[in-house]
Amino acid sequence: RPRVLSGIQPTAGSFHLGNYLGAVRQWVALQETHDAFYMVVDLHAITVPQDPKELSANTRLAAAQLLAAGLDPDRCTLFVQSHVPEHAQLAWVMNCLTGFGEASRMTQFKDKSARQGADRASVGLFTYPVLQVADILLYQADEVPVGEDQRQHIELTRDLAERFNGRFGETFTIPKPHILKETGKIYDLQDPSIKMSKSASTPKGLINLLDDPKATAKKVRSAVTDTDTVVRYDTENKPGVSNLLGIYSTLTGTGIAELEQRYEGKLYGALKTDLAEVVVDFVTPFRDRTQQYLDDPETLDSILAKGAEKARAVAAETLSQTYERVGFLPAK
Ligand code: AQP
Repeated sequence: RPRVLSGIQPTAGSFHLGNYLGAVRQWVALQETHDAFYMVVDLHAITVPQDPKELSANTRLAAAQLLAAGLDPDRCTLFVQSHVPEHAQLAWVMNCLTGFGEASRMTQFKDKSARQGADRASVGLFTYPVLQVADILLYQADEVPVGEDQRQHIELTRDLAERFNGRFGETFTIPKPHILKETGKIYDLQDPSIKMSKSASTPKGLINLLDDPKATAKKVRSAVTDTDTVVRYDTENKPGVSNLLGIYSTLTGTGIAELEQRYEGKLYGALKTDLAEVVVDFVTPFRDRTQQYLDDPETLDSILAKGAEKARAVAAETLSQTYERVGFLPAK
């Protein structure tokens, strides 16, 4: 079975609809066909300041949401990044192979450090993509299911894997991004020119899965569309409507063309009212299932402990091979 690896940050508490449709939904599907490794990336989270109590609570919450979304610990390996020390260890080696200029070109770093102020941004934030490289290469992943915003980091992963292999001998699998066209980038409901994100300009544009479903329905109904009235999928000229159609289609499994037909001659209001219902029908059981996992922290922690053990077995082997290739004297 080909292998997949991906991760999600435990930073915001609730996952948002972009996280779910862009990434987590693919993870659930891929556990059926792939040898799948999924993790809550707490090492990545501390690249920006975190409250310690909140970080550990949010790590459990992220794991609970992944299980609620449909990850099955019998079909995939689910773990917490800091439980596998090899991530930080391989990241150091990869840091030493990465050019300063190369890392400086990562657009996510540029955006995030600009938002924080360059002097406030941590060195950890700067090397965030290199840690991600280590995450992926440790598991010899063939594919990495992520949203479009991660494409550049996967490119960096491929470059560094090739560089390492060229310099030290074949060691790492060269991974490919697994990004779906329809859901690789879910847009902000108030500004369909930017991606839906936890650092959105207005909370009205962001659908948090754990929010009150009534408030969520309202956000969907007040999504920005355009001054035209025709429900048609056209990402260039009708980004708002297309975003809503994409979300609708993915959550219900209905083709876009069928939806266009269904709303022919109807106004945007009808589409939004129906989509609000679709979203509420999705988030309501999701919230309940998440709460059930949270109510039983022992089971949750034991799932994560088993996951870490399975992950470490793979990670330790890759790290020891890497250390040997680099020329580190084996400890006796
Ligand atoms: N809008 C999106 N559309 C599709 N996929 C998305 N992802 C994030 N936003 C969208 C994908 O979700 C996965 C987890 O990403 P993360 O750990 O970076 O989560 P986040 O920090 O909550 O992401 P945000 O909201 O984008 O935060 P900011 O803007 O602060 O960085 C990834 O696979 C990502 O591609």
